[in-house]
Amino acid sequence: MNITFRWYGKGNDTVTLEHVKQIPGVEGIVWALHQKPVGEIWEKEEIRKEIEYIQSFGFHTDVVESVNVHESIKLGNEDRMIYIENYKQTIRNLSEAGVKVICYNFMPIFDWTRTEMFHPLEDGSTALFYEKAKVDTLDPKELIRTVAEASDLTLPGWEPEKMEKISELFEAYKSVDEEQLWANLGIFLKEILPVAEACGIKMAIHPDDPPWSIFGLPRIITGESSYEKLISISDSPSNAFTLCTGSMGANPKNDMVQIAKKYANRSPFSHIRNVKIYENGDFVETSHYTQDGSINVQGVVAELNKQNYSGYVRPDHGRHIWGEVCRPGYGLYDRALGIMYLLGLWDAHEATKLGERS
Ligand code: DNO
Repeated sequence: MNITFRWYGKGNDTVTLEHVKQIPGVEGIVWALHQKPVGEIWEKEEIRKEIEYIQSFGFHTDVVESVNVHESIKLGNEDRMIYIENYKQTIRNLSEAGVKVICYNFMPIFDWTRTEMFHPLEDGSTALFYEKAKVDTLDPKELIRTVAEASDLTLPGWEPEKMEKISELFEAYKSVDEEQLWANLGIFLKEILPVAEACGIKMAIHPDDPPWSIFGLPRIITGESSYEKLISISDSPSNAFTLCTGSMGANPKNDMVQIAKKYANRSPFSHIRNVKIYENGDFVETSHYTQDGSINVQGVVAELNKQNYSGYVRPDHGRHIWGEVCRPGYGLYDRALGIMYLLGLWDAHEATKLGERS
C-alpha cells in the first residue's frame, strides 16, 4: 500500500505540502491542474512546473485525480472527437512526466453530490451530508447555490463555467439514458485505452457518488455489475478502477469488503473512508474509524493486506475538526487521522504475518 494525499495546489488549498510532510507514511501527492478548463490539453510545461514543486518536498507524483471528461464526450456530441483527441494528448504528456495512474469519472454534469457541506456531528465536528429527500425534490440550481455559499474555493466537478450552462446541459441529457451513456463511455474507452496502454498508464474510473441516479440524470458506475460491464468493454490492463469505499459503499447493497476482494487487483488506486448510512437513504461522512460508520474499513484493509496490495491509497473526505477552516471534506487533520488508522490496521496485519513466519 502506497499512501498518498490529495492536494489542490499552491494557493488553491488551505493545506500546504509543508503540512503534509508532517503526516507519517505519506509517499505521494495526488494532484491535478485544477485551474485547467475541462477539455483542454494539459501542456508539458504546466505539468512539469506542478510536479517539480511537489517533488521538491520528496513526494512522488504518480497519481493524477482527475483528468475530467468533457460533457461533449459523455453526451456523445458531434464535437466529441476534438475532446477525445485532447484527452489522448494529455495522457501522453502525463506519461512523459512519469504519471502512472489517471483517475477520472463519467458522471453527467455533477461530480460528487451532497446537500450540506458542514453538517454538525454529535462530537462537535462537521462533515459532508447527503439528504436524500432534498436531492429528490430540490431544483439542482438551488443545490449549486448551497455548495457555492459553503466555500469560496472551487469544488471538484462543480466548475463555475459548467454551472453557468446548467439548464442547457439538463436539456441535452434528456436524450441520454443509461444505455446511451454506456455506449458513449465505450467509445471513449476504445479510443483512449490503446494510448494509455502504450504509455503504461492505468485509467482508473471512479464510481459515481452517490452511486445512483440523481435529478433524473443517468449514473452507471454504481456497483459490481458496472465493473463487470466495464471489463466486458475492454480487457486492456489500462482499463482500471478506483476502489472508493465511501462512494460505492453509500449504497448498503455494495459490500465493500467483497468488492475489494474481487476487484482490488484491477484497482491501482483506492480511496478509503467511511460513511454512516441511515435507513431513509441519507448518509453522513464520519471519521475513518470502522465503528463510526457503516463501511467495514477494517475489513477492506484486511482484504488489501491479504492480497499484498501495492496500489496507491489515499484517505478520503474527512470531518472538519478542531476548528479547521478548509475545503469541504479536504482538511488536514481528519485525513491525517485517517492515514494513521489505515497504517495502524495495515501494520497490525504485517506484524501478524511476521509472527506467523517466526
Ligand atoms: C470527491 C472525489 C471525486 C473524485 C472524482 C474522480 O471528493 O472523490 O471528486 O475525485 O469523481 O474523478
